[in-house]
Amino acid sequence: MIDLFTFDTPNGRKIGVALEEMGLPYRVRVVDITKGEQPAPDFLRISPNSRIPAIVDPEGPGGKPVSVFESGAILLYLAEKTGRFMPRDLAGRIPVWEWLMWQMGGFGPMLGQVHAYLQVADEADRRHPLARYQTETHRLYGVLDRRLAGRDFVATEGEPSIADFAILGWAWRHERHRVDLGAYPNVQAWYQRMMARPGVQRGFAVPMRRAEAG
Ligand SMILES: N[C@@H](CCC(=O)N[C@@H](CS)C(=O)NCC(=O)O)C(=O)O
Repeated sequence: MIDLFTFDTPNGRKIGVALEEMGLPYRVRVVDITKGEQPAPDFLRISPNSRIPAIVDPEGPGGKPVSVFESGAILLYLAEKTGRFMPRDLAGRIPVWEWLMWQMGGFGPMLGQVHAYLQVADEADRRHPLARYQTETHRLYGVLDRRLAGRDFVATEGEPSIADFAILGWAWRHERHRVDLGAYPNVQAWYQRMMARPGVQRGFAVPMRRAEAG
């Protein structure tokens, strides 16, 4: 069984969604980033960047255990392992790589900065960075909206790919970065399509926080 080191965040959720969609058995190992649990030596051995998510697969290449950190690398590994949600032909794989990297490099880091600066109380401190990251966030939603015109999925036909799971993890937090999906109708339709999938619903429902005592 795969151990998923995670928390209830966009990058954590995208792996839960992928594992559910792939039907792989896994166990959630909560790393509570609100309590600073990432630097624990055992976790750093698995995730040297001290961030969630990370996985340990006891049945990795050659039947040997393997750990993987960075959510994009984890998605690629799981797609390789299962042969699911990644086209087999090179021409089909290229757009999946492109849109996965687009998410990892932009549609995540930029949105996360909006989350961070919205928490800064001092208006003078946050005005310029918040405006910058919000502008970039809207630009990225616009890019995604144009890509999804006339398409069901971001990089594939007929079935989603790991790129959809990656992007969905962040779109799931659209209210938190204050984006009205109604302004991006193709994104909104895609979001509803993805959220209607039973595997996706399970991926967002699985507990990724510890129940608070008392
Ligand atoms: N590029 C990394 C980013 C991982 C990341 O930033 N994870 C956040 C939660 S979404 C985290 O662990 N934050 C804890 C911290 O900042 O110390 C990935 O996609 O896996």
